[in-house]
Amino acid sequence: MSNISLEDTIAAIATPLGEGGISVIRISGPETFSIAAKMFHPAKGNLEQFSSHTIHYGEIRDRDGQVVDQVLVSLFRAPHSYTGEDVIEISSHGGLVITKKILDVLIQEGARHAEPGEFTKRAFLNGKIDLAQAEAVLDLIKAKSDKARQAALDQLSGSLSRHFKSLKDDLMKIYAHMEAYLDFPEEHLEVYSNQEFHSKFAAINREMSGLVGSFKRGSILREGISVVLAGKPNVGKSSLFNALLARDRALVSEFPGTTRDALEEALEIQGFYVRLTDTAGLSSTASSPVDQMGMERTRRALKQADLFLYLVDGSASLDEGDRLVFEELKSGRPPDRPILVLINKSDLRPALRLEDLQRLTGAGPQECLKVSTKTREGLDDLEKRIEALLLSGKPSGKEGGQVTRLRHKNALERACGALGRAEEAFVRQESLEFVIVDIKAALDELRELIGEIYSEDLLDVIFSEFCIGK
Ligand SMILES: Nc1nc2c(ncn2[C@@H]2O[C@H](COP(=O)(O)OP(=O)(O)O)[C@@H](O)[C@H]2O)c(=O)[nH]1
Ligand SMILES: [Mg+2]
Repeated sequence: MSNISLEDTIAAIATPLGEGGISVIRISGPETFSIAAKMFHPAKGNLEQFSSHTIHYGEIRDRDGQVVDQVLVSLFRAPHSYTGEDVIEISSHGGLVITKKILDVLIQEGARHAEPGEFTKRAFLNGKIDLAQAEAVLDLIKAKSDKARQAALDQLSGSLSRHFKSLKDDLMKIYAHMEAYLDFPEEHLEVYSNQEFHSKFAAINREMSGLVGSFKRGSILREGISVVLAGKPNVGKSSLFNALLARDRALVSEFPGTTRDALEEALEIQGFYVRLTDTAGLSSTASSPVDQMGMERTRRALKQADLFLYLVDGSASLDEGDRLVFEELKSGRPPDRPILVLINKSDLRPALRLEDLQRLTGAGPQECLKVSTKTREGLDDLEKRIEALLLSGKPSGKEGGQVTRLRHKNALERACGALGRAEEAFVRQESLEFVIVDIKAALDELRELIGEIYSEDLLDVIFSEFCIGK
């Protein structure tokens, strides 16, 4: 994809291909109305004279005059449309043959097939939205949870972009001041003192670092997290798995070793997207080849998880099996990933000594949660604990201070690095030209975030992820 020209008129089916109530075919570009007028025959009036933001009933006819479908046409005149161009949206009956045929007629009449994301790309090129907002359109469509949806919508409304712009403006002032100092030495401008320079940079740096720091939480919002259930056989992992999913997904039985494979399912916990994995109980004594394979999968799941739920049976005392699993868990997980300790079967008479569990896990008394998959006791608490852990990474504090995309985080990190180099050069009293080069580099990173400057390659990377028709 490398279409940066805005001269063509583009068309695409904007709804998923398949049967449904209606389908929408979208057209945008300078010839939109003249192309549509050749094939759309309104019940009343003339399409080219309709005013913007109106809807019209009529027929689509092919070149032989045959009726293809009865449709509604919505009309948007530039610049008041999604793309900023003349746009028409044809709502047809929702069927594969109909939509393909309408698109064919549009192409015959002079439109070109749109590339993935080309409507949104045009919205960007025409200045309707900036690049961070364009990315938010995709994130909104692909949101896997309610929290992801909210974060994307916030970014689409421009709050993150405003943040980037204000950082850019602050930096621009410093840059302009130093440029002027260099360009007009005869004007006797004052260049900053070390102290001034530092205080001006420190504020910008702090804010950018804050945004970088918000990425961990942001990527959780966007991508969700992986939670793994671990514990020796028969403590109730599969029962908890089913209880959290609210359906019987995993086999549960009183026989140890029922789960032989790692099962993964997606669910929402307090609005977050969570991939939950039930594991075959870890135990080094697995004998059969199938059990060995299950164990292998469990070990792999351990490495990829963001959070662990370690289960023990509260109606029995802690034993060697519990210990072995915990040791495996501790050594198999990435060290910064938290473990929540759960005492299951709280509906039965307690036999577990809390001190033993605390000694083994290092968890405080408040950190061991009593649950029962039978009565659902403690499950709400468990969900809240998980949410609290997810939210422990902080947003940067300001409105729109949430970075969810790796591209943004990387650019901000590079900008921080460049500012650091600029400050070092300034303090070492190197030629101001060197200082300015790095300030310019930081500035360009910020400008690229919102798309004030961009390469065709960057646009290709961003928009190729979109679907056709968006
Ligand atoms: N009383 C009681 N029994 C439970 C509870 N959770 C699981 N069980 C029982 O414990 C046994 C093992 O459960 P399962 O989920 O297969 O354990 P897993 O091997 O860890 O996956 C089954 O007979 C379950 O019915 C609970 O909260 N209370
Ligand atoms: Mg099981």
